[in-house]
Amino acid sequence: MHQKTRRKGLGKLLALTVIGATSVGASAQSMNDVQKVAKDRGLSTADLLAAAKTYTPSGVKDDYIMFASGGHAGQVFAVGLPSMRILRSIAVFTPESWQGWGFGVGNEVIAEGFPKGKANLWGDTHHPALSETGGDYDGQFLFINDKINARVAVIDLHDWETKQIVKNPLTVSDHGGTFVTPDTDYVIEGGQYAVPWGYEYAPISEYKEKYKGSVTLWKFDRKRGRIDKDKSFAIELPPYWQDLSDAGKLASDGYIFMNSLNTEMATGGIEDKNPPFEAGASMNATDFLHIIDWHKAEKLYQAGKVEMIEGFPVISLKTALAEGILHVTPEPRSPHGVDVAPKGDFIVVSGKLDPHVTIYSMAKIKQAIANKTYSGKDEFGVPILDFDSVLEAQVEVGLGPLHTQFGPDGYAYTSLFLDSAVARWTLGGSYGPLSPEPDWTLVQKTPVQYNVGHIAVAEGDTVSPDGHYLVSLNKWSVDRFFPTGPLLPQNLQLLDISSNGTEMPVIYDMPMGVGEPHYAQIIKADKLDPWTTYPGVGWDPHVQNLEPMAPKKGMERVVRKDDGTVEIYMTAIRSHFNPEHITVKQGDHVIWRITNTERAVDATHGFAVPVYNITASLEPGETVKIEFDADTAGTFPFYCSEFCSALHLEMMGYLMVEPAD
Ligand code: K7E
Ligand code: CUA
Repeated sequence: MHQKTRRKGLGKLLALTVIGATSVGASAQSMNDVQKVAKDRGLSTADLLAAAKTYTPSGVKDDYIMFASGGHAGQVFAVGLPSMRILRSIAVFTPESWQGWGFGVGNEVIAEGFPKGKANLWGDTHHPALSETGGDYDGQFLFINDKINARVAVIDLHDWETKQIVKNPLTVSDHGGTFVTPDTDYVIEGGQYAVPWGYEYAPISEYKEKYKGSVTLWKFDRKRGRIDKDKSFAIELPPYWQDLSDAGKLASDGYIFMNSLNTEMATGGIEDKNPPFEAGASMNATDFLHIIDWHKAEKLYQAGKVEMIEGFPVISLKTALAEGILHVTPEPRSPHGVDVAPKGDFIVVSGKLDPHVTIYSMAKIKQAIANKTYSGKDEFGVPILDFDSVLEAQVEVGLGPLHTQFGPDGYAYTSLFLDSAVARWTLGGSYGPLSPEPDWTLVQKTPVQYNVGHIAVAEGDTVSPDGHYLVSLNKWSVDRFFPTGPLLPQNLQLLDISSNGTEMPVIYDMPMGVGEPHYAQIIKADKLDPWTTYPGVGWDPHVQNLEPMAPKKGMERVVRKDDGTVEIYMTAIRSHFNPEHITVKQGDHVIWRITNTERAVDATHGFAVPVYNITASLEPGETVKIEFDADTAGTFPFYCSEFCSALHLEMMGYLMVEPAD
């Protein structure tokens, strides 16, 4: 609180100085200094204001934390707002050497997600989702999908480490995920490109019969902090390409909304003079918004009305239709985002090729389902809710609308990919003082640079958005920074949206040298309560508990077993490992356990072994278990790779592998 006051105080001071007002505490000299710097650097008043709004003095903490997908980097980045300082990367699908992820620790978590058992050491992360309670972020867990291999990861926000990666047994790629139901009962993963179930081969000529669409509901066990695969299930959908999705809340609780493209079921084949996918999959004037009743689906699953496919329970399309859990309704073609408004009463869909956002009313959808107000059925017998009877409004926002987020005051914000802009418009209906009458109006647009994909408003997809800041996640920064070779940085821009409709200026540019960040969620920092050390000495982060086998102070030893296994029980404390000499025989299987016995907040040690491709990060209290075969003879100095003390260079030891004769 004190820190916050200080930051705001400084901002105000600077701003006042800039507009030439005298303020208590600002001497004429310091005002002159500010004016001189501004003049020398060519800064406008707006620039200085932006600086005052974002500059965060050394030691002052940020008000919000943004968890941004790392895109192809396969990781998550945590960024503070409004400073836009990167605080940490969280290794997820891709090995990361600082955290040791995949180089001795976390290997089995990564391997759990290998598709078809094949080592895939990267991911294409798109959509992070914070866990929710009652539709509001609770700061406990973070989920993220991997589009390339249809995987979902679970990150525990106690220690900001990945705990689990599940591979979807049915589909190859995913996109409409991750999104959570309002109490995080389920983590939703929509498929993407239709495929035969479980990596089966089927010629493209059998597309309609063999290729499938799907959505998977992963049951989340909050107590264990893991997805419970044995309580999860999927729903078969037509072989459209299911796209972005969102979970209903409040007025729409119990529903999943899921866009789709290629409802034409085009099969491409440009090389044979067939229409390419880009043409074939955008012929129809509309695609289908899927409306899925997951409360009912859960009951069907619990009643056993499923087929086992690839060992996974699936509600077949036939059952879904017979039980009335699946409806579709037309949506603008080539749709992108589908976003549920804070009260759950409206569902906003953007079609990339339509300058409008299309807003559906949940009340009307429920009525149309009850009254069977259909305009027909699709080829698979899925009832199509009559578009006009579920439509609430359409707002012309600009070219290439993609994703929508919400503010606390009745505003909605939509990214415009082709316009390179963010649009602000009023949510009609009963939304707050801004819009007492149903009013659906474009209020203003702010240009961003360039090619915005997602936007993220602080808590902007929850039941109680915070507003204040909007981050525009732009691609290809073109002329914004020093050119970094032909591959350009991505650019995340911070917009101040606190000014009640008058303006929403860009106040900070943050280039990202990793890509491509798609989506981010922004949570109030005070909702997070991360550990600064592990709760006890000998803590195993993978089970989030004390490990009984963890090496303890005074119990360090090397145990040789008859079967050629060598078990090492080692401790690490500033500034030594114990033991320091490890001698094994070539061909031994080594199980190397290390406990960092420190209790101080900053006492992290690294552990790195040459040739054997091993690196680990041991946070205070943490214990790790690293296994390898000592197949290469030689003398290997291992050492601590964190500059942990003045005698850090001496924190080392020798691994001596005696040659087999
Ligand atoms: Cu728009 Cu994958 Cu969310 Cu990227 S998707 S932009
Ligand atoms: Cu421990 Cu350096």
